[in-house]
Amino acid sequence: MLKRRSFLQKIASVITLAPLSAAADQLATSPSKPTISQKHKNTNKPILLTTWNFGKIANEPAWEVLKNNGYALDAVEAGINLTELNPNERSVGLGGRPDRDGHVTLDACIMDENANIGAVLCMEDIAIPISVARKVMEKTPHVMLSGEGATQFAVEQGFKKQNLLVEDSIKDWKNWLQKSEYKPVVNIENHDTIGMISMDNHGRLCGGCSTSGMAFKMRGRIGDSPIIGAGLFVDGDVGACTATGHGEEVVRVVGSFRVVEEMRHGAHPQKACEIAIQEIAKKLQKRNKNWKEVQIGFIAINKEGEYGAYSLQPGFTYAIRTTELNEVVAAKSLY
Ligand code: SD4
Repeated sequence: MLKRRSFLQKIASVITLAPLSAAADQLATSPSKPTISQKHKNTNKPILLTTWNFGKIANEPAWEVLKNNGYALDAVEAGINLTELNPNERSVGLGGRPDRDGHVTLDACIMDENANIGAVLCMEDIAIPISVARKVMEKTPHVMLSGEGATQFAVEQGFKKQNLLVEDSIKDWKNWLQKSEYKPVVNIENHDTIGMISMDNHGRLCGGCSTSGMAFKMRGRIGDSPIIGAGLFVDGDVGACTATGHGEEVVRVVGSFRVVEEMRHGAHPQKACEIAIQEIAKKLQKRNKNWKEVQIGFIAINKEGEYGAYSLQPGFTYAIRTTELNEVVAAKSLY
């Protein structure tokens, strides 16, 4: 009897020790600790990539944070806020073009190096949706809030309600109503989402994306920009990607996730963006869609601080900021 008990005790100790020691072994060789920090010793950081020409101005407040050893998430929020609050940027935040019924509805999402996420969808009357998305991430058990609920939450958090529809947007909308027959449009002209991805001095990868979406869209329409995986994706051990352009096509291939997955499997950020754009082109072809009616651009960085960008059509630009670089670059395109 005693023998049996001691045998059982021995077995029990092996059973309980086994997973513990396996876990300990795993910790010792954890790919996300020693391996990564050694592998990325000479990384290019901090680094900041932002969609479109306005990215160069948006990069300024973000760079202030990064160069002072700050957090990539704070950098991204500061940079995007600047664009959101500029009434002359007509596709983001205050001054964004309305939907076909005249409502400015905003989409945004944010993601940090530990897969914390927050998003607001189709939110009205609050000029800085990226900051509301961050509050969703930090102050709620949820990851997305939409419509009136998002505005209500924002107000509870102390955000100011304001009319986002500026005079110029009203003019554009009225012009559009005259010609459009109220048909929802697929346009490649009235866009310019801000997507910003960054790695700070500590190697933390974060990103954000904010937009008023396609101009004169149907009421309630949501594109890729607030959808984690589509408009933005970050894996703190791999890289980050954000998208701009025709959101429906980005959602279809879960574009930003796709780019990060390609990087996870070893692709350079440039190659990863190219693969995702080719995939989108293939899907357009399959559905007999005219690629000329679609523009999409991706920007990506990896954990080494390498970067890349690619678009379906010419015309997509992005702004890069590193210790050596501060410029707007025209991305290569498929067509
Ligand atoms: C959307 N992707 O709502 C956004 C629009 C955009 O550059 O990016 N425009 O589909």
